[in-house]
Amino acid sequence: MTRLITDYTGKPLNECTELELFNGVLNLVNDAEKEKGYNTGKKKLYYISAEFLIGKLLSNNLINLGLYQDVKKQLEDAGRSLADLEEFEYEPSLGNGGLGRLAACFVDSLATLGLPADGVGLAYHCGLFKQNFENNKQSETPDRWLQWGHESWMRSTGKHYTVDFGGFSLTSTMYEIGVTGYGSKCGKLRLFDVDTLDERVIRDQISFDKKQIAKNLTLFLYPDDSDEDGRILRVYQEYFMVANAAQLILEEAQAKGSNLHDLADYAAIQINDTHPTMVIPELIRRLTQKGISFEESIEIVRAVCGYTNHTILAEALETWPRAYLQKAVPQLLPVIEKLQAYVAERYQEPFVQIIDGNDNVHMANIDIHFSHSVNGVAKLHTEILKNTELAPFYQIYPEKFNNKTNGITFRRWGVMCDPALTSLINETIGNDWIRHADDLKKLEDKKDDPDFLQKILAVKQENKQNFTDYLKNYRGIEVDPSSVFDVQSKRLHEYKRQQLNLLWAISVYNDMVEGKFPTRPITVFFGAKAAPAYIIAKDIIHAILTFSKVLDADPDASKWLKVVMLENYNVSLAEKLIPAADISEQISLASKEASGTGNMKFMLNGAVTLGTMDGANVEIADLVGPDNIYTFGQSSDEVIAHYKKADYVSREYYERDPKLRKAVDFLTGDLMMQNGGDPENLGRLSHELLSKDWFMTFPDFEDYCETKARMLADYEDRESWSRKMLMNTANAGFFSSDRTIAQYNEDIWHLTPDTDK
Ligand code: 8GP
Repeated sequence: MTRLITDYTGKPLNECTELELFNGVLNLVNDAEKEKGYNTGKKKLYYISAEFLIGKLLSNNLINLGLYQDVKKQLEDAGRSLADLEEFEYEPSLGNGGLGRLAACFVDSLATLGLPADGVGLAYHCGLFKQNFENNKQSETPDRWLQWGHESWMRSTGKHYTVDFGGFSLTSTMYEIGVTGYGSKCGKLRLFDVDTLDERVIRDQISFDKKQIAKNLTLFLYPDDSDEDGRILRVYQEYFMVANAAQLILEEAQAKGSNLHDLADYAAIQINDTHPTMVIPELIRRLTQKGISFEESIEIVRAVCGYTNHTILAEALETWPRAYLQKAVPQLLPVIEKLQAYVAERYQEPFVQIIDGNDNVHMANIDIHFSHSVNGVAKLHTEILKNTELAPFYQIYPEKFNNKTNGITFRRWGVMCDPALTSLINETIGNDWIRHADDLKKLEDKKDDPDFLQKILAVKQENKQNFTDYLKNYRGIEVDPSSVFDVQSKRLHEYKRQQLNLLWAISVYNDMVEGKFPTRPITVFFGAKAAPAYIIAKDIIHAILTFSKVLDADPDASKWLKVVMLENYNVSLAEKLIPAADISEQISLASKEASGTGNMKFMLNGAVTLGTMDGANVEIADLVGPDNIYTFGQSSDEVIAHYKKADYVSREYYERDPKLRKAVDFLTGDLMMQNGGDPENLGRLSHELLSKDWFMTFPDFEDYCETKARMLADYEDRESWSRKMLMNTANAGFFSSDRTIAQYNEDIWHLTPDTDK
């Protein structure tokens, strides 16, 4: 039965405002979701995460519910367009980057696979800040996503819990956002908010009164942690999230008949990085309150919990001073101290203690001792955890460690964002790949078919043209769609090495000044937000923006090289940019990128990777073979050895390599200063590179430049390049999050799929 949008708008579609139309379609989707129903079963997974970077939902939900074509047609028949509604929709940016987007892909796959599961997190009123560029610098404004008439994606359940903190208690409300599965029943995201929130504590842009916990608790995703108040606020947020989660989990399990001794038959909890760690002591506290012994409570909780590690960067592994916990959650501290005593009784090694000699509580250590599973997110990352970063734990618990290479949902990152490629694939191999991603392998049969290879190139050109039009119409930026689209889009971090790409671009410019021009124009796109308190990251953004002005001001050079730093890179922009990319830059320092998931999105959309042997790039290289990827740089073993020996001196490279020296000197040279460069920012960046370069940009510079030159030369053989594109798409199936989730379920959660559709 066709659902009519007019039943929801109450008036003809051509008379509706954009908001009325949007809400009409949204309510139609909500009804269709309820009619499909939700995956249920005795045992349920609670995927607890401080971030769910879900992105816009309208088209995604229409696709998953099988309503896309029908709704599109109803709108078209009334002279309206779904594309306009997509633009109108406001993106919920409830996450920072990789970890948050992964959680969003996972809830999609959980629903699709019929697994009974909730995503559990916080209902931030302001998501990740909006990035603005002014005077070649990043500034930040709040992202008030809830004020756009889109509240209805997030429905109040009318359910409340009480959460106790040191000296006061707060009442929560549980909200839900439906998670549509593809051809399956649905799941839910359950997000908790505090009833006393008051946005008036915002002072100026993203700064606010951090002390008024009752008023600010769920105001911002990841409030600024550059001062103590900001850090304690995180503890409050994290405890609020897990205290609600624990009550929900115990209540639901008991309602299904659990006597709590058998909790693991009713609930699995996945702890997404260390932010939800306090769920462990909180559950133990609640179980002991119900009369279960401390020892048994530990065993129950261990059987329920699994922990995923997403990074080896030391600064990202949370430790909280005991004093913070004493202040925010005094009821939890005795439990944590008992857990420390439990560990100390069994293991003497200082590295594995929960509370260290300086009274810092190591959250990951709680997770590892008191979960039954510890996983990394790509093969190499898991090996580094086992052999280096967490080696003392691996010696104690070899059986706990396992790898779950990340994945992405092919519904959003294939079907939704790349309709042209989707049509071509569907007419070639049918559409089973959307659910059974390994089917894409069948495309390999076409690798020597010149007509098909032409079609792939035509799809890419169409996507590049679409992105070019979008940039012109919505952002006033002009690019040349026949140039090579070379893309690096991800959070800005020194280890991801946007600065390496910038130094390369500067070298290309230096060559042009000497009369050496590229074969074909190149457009280098960057999309990246820097954490507001991360000074060097902001300096790198400043350097990129300033260099892009240098190019624009030079009429000869700008015909050949353009650098575009895209403002406010988010999920919606990624959906437009990735299908248009020719080159996927994945150039982190080997050993530092746990996995990467952008690399998988680009691959699926037929971009060819230029990357280090890091994270999931290693697995991409294995799958596509050496002809279809360009790798360069030091290996992770070499990098780890350098760190160990502390023998890297960046200045030696600078002095040895004239090309590198010229590029580095350029950063603080006249042209940069004449084009809005700030000597303070650029001086600091240059000094950082010359005196430290902690992420070893210089040793990889020469290899990077040579490899990129080879890649650009190969690009000119269009048929052979198209074959590389095909081989990337055809071998992307492994990176479907459906595969990842199936493996988590098989090895860790053991849920029974709800097959009763
Ligand atoms: C990211 C990793 O950096 C990335 O390699 C990986 O693909 C992704 O997680 C998903 O596994 N890590 C984070 O986003 C992260 O650690 N975020 C915390 C600081 C919030």
